[in-house]
Amino acid sequence: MLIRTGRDGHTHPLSSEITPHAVWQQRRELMRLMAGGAAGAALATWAGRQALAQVQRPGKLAALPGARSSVAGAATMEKTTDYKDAASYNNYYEFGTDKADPAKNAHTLRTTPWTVEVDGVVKKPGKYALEDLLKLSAQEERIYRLRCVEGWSMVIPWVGYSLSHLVQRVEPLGNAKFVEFHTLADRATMPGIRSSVLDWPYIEGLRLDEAMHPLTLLAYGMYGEVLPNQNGAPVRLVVPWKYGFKSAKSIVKIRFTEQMPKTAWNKAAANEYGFFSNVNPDVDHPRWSQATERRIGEDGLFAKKRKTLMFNGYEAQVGQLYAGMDLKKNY
Ligand SMILES: Nc1nc2c(c(=O)[nH]1)N[C@H]1C(S)=C(S)[C@@H](COP(=O)(O)O)O[C@H]1N2
Ligand SMILES: [Mo]
Repeated sequence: MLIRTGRDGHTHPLSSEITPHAVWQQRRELMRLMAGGAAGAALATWAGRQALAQVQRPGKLAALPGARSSVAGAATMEKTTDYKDAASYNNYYEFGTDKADPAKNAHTLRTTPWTVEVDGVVKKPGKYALEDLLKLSAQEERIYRLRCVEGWSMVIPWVGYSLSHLVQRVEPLGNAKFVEFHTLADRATMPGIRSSVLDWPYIEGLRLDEAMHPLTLLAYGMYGEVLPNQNGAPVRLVVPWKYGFKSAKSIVKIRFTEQMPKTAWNKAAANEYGFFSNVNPDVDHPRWSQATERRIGEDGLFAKKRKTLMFNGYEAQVGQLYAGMDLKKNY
């Protein structure tokens, strides 16, 4: 049985043990009961996701053993999110806006060959083959929380290395103040690009000091395997103290700039999504509170919401980056 829509619009199955057939019946029943309503659509999402989760884990992913990171504060002691949840409940609008869409649709993404172009105010611009970029530093496993602005969070063992290693290698010039991340926008393989929900390509950005912070991870794996497409293969960012949308997936260009980047979500709704987007329980999104969150996989009828932590729990590591800044203005 499926229950309840939270204020964040998410719904929660009581049991994860249901069979696909039961899911199908349940879905029909719910759709009949809630015909047309937004709640009905949200419930259908969960049901679809459950069905997918039965068959999903792709055995073909190459193993990526990584030594546990030595980056201070990188690991959390919290239970990691189940792989099937992390790989089937996603935001990746290039493959659709429903949480179940990326896992269903992202198989069309072609991740080899892959090049990342480096340009802007940088000493060593160029097109870099992904294989070469990945060799720039030893890979590490880092367990990070990632919190979506919509109110859900996960704990994921990512595999990658600090983006700072790459930045140092390409040598930004003295006037570089920001880094822009452009992600793939390919009409032929990404059905979501037909929608005008965002201005494509999906662009994200960081201040140079944020990009250089050791916690900022260039990730190319999770759970000891290469990234599934829906999680941003072949290479993405993970910026654990910022809302999830700052963690750009399937990066094709890294540009160093003097001006603050115009990011996809900021362009879409500037009053809702600021450039910084640091996780902050005291600064609400204009349409909902940011004070609490739900951990994916923990949710059920009686699951308590967790209190969201300042900078998503990474305040000791990153608080200094924002010393003296008004975080209500710089949201
Ligand atoms: N290119 C691209 N990157 C993206 C998104 C997107 O729609 N397109 N969604 C973002 C959002 S809103 C979140 S919460 C995270 C989700 O990452 P996950 O699916 O691995 O949990 O990816 C971010 N990166
Ligand atoms: Mo998100």
